[in-house]
Amino acid sequence: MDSKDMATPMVVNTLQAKHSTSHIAKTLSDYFDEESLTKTRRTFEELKSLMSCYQCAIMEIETKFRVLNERFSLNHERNPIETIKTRVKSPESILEKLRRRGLPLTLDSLDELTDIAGVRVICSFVDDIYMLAECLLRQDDIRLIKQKDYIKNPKGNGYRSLHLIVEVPVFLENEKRLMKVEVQLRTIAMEFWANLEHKLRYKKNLPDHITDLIAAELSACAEMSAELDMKMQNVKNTIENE
Ligand code: 0O2
Repeated sequence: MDSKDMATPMVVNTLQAKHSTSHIAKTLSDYFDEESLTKTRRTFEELKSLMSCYQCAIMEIETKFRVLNERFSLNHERNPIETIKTRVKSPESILEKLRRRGLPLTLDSLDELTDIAGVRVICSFVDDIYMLAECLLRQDDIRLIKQKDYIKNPKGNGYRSLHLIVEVPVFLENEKRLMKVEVQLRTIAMEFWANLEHKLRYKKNLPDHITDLIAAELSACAEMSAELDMKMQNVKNTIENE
């Protein structure tokens, strides 16, 4: 096994919540020789450090949005951001994505994934989404890697959101690391739809005709929700232009 193979640390990672590192090492010593155990420990430490860097990158991006929200409320007497949600992708979800992409289970492969760190910004109005995205991308320490506009080009099922993959520097004790973060910006209505659709997607084993009916219903709901967003935006514009 490559020293950077992380299948074992991933298993270890799931155990981590319940057991201390020393207890895990004791348990693993029943299964592995000393050399494998040393390699595993090293990979485990590297993985922990990498995940901590992703957590720091999330903190950097979240702070940037909080600053923008604060400054906007000072100048316009309202907050464009309703909520910010953050997450580091779970080990299970990372493994599943690596498998789906046919990538080897190594630490190096993690570089290929752009959504290990995720920040979701839930906005009041559609225009706020583009305003906030523009403000973020104007900052000189942010590099845009990829943008997917699922608002102007919704997915077939009706999913809407603006996705940005950005790179942000994280300053550690002795070095600067450039970390990728996936930023999803969406309205409250888009968040509501996406959350329900996500829950319903896991209701499997339904007959085909029911699945088709549900897909059509969800798509119709997404259209209604987009119309609601448009109407609320128009109401706001009318009030502001009075
Ligand atoms: P989780 O739990 O949010 O991490 P790519 O990376 O470009 O090769 P990918 O990963 O499909 O392809 O990227 P994309 O299309 O930008 O979507 C990534 C994320 O957007 C998903 O993360 C969801 O959070 C959200 N998303 C995309 N499409 C849908 C959808 O149809 N419904 C809902 N509810 N959410 C969606 P993950 O990895 O699926 O999960």
